[in-house]
Amino acid sequence: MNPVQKRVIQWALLSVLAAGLLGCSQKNESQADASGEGYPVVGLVIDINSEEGSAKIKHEEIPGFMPAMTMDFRLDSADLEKIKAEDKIHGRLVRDEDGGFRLIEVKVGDQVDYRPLEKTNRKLAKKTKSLPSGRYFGEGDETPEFALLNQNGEVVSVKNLRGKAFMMNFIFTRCTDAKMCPLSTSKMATMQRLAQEQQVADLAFVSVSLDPEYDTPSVLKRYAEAYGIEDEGFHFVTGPMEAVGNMIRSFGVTSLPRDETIMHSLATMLVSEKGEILMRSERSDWSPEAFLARLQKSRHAPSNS
Ligand SMILES: [Cu+2]
Repeated sequence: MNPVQKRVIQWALLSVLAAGLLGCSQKNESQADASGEGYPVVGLVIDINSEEGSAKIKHEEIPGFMPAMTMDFRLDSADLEKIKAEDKIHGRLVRDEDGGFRLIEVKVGDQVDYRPLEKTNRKLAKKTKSLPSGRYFGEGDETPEFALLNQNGEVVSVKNLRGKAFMMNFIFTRCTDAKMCPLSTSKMATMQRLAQEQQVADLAFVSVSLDPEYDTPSVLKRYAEAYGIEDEGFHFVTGPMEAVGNMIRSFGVTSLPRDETIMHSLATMLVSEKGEILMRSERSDWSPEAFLARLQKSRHAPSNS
């Protein structure tokens, strides 16, 4: 499929599927939290035995249950596929019916604490809910509050960014469609460079992951480095699935996990220092120069921006 066809299909499916997907992930999260079953495990993957459905993991002490050691854990096949030797992982240890050790909710990367984001993202959830069907925050609207974590594990929120304008887009690090995320990321990097050259101050960059479970801060850190992006003022952000889902919905992006990838639309936005969405593009050929010019215009004619 070409990107246009993809987009059409994605939009058609948006209302039905996006709602369903978000519903699912919310449910899973609260189930896990409510039951609190098993023990949190942090460890390093030594090797993987796909045939037996297990992985050898060198885990840290599991408080109240087991000292640090290297042992085999059973993993679901979907979890086995996303890990490789030397990955740092975390998950939850449960017992199978026959007493075997199983690791569930396996995530690659560091254990991330999203609690500092909760309060702000409750506001986001409220704002998102208030949107009439088919509406999203676009040009001229005030951006809703949100709080996510960047590649250094720091909180990035609209409040933190106040006083700075920011560019925002949506990407995921495993995207292999050269015309989508990779292009979008290199354009954001280009724009950061241009802004420096033209001495445009107080402009930040925020790239929201569409794949927050995989794109942990450390994964995003590696991604930023691969693009030679300067940390300063460029935030690759991730967060709880529910918050990211609300971002996707609020800003009119379509994102559908499909087989090994995520089919998604593009949305690139410029938000003013006052929190107003000044410009938005849904195309892959958006121009960094045009966005920069729009920002300059708003700063030079503040009364009528
Ligand atoms: Cu992509």
